[in-house]
Amino acid sequence: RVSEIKYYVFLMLVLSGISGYAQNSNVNLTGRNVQNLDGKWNVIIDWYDSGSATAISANKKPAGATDFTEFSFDNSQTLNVPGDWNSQRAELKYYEGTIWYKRDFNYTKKPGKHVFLSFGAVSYRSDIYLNGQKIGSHEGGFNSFNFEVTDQIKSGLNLLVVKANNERRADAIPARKFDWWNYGGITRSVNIAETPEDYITDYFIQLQKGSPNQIQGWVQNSSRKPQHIKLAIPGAGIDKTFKTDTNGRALINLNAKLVLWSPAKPKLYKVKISSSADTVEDKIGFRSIEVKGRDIVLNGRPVFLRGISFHEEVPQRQGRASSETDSRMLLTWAKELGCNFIRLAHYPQSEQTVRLAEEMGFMMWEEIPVWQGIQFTNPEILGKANMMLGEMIDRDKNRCGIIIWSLSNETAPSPARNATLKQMAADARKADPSRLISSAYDHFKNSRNEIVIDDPLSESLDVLAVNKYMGWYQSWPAGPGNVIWKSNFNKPLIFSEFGSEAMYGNHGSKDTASLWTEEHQEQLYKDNIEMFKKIPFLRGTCPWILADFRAPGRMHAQFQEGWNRKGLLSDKGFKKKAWYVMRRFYEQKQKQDL
Ligand code: GCB
Repeated sequence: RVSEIKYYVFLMLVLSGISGYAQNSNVNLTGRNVQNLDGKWNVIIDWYDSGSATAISANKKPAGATDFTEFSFDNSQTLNVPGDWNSQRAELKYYEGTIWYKRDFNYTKKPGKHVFLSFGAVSYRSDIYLNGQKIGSHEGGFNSFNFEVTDQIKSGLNLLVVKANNERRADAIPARKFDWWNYGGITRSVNIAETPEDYITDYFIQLQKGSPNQIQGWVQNSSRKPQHIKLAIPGAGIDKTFKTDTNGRALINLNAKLVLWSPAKPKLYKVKISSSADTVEDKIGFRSIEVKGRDIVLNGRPVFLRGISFHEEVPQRQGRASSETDSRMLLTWAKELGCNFIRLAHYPQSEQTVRLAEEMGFMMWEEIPVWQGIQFTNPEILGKANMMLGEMIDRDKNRCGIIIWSLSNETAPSPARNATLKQMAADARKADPSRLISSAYDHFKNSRNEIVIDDPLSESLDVLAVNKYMGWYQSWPAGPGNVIWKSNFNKPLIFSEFGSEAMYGNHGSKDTASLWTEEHQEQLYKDNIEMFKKIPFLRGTCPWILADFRAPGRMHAQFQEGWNRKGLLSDKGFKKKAWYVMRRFYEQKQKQDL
């Protein structure tokens, strides 16, 4: 009995990656037998959060004509999954609270199979019930999670109920205030996945940091029974066997002759991993990424990151991007701008966006929503942030397109913040030694026309990243060509944010350029680029932002009306004048790179 308990504790720790959260096992769905549960789900809008979990999760019905049940899924409204609720019903546009979702589904139990219920994302908190039994809870609106339901699922009709709640709270991540729409609901796909009794729980297969030919990683098996794990990459002539240790883990270390993935040639290999009872397949790319002095080096060559940021939002629809078509639209815009790099702002975006971006040849920065105003003095914050970081790394660690994990955005230096982020940087490195770590910050030492990067967090980072809105939130202390950036750290810098707001179609002559005009934004981009040219350690730029986005705090009556207008594209996807300035800059940069 004791050894069984020990085994399960061990298994839970293994499954939970670095997060230490037992419920969140990591079962790669790619190449597995999955049953998709997307579509129309019944919903109960619980405005005052007064519904009884016991009754609702059991889909309780009136006992007879004289019994009454106020909350019922019978004849209820429906919402599409995946999808935010705000854009699906007018009365939910600003809704922050609880909605109960229900889906019935048929299932045939198979002997000797583990069954997992997997969620791409639920914003922000969720409680999951299967056949009236609580399966687990999850916090965080942008990470995937799953629960084993082998014992709760049954043959025949199953009742799945999800309580989703997107109230903003001070102790959440992000906290109470953030500059994007607080979309709620089951925003990404839901699946049931099956594995054999003894199965491959996870794997990490990437090139060792800085190496063009040394594949390094591991394959984790669910059981500790020693066995052989086969790794086949037919396109590279690899067919090798590795032995699991007493923890069920096989360490992978092999030399390979590979066509390296790059934005110009985003080569992905078919990879097949088999244990004695299980097989998983994936498409994996190999590239080396490292920092050398003040350079970011991809496959042995210094690169300039021609970046752009976007939110996971389709502005034309005023809703969360939720389909592959949505991801493709955003990424195609980025391609047209001349980018080779995406900053996925400000949270892990969907797996389909990440996979598609990789296929299309984008390097990526992925971050967790540790965004301003976080309660760093709250002892629970490190655990929550690390859970999110762990879940992000768990899901995307085999995506070579991701080159940077970012820990936070615009957090003010303080002993609690510095210690928390330092610890997170160390934990991220431990979980994934192959990538670069960054964090976007906005606190500097300013004196006249000199700006000095001195944030102590920089010690823990590979790449320095600054958000600085010269000419918008800060007036120019000197002509753009005379602003001097200095850094106390011998590391590469990227401008992770800069820009200004302009309303598409609002024009002013260049001489009388005023705020909110396309001409003002155009000039501001030209000025910033002039400044960039004078920063010797600048290795990338990421304008804020690809397209105008919904933000409830942006209420300028004439120009914003709930939109942040810093897009290079309008809310309808029209190009503002600044778009062309940025595209020209990237064309030049690309030529220099070749
Ligand atoms: C920032 C934030 C970003 C905002 C942007 C703005 O510094 O990182 O989330 O949307 O500025 O528009 O002010």
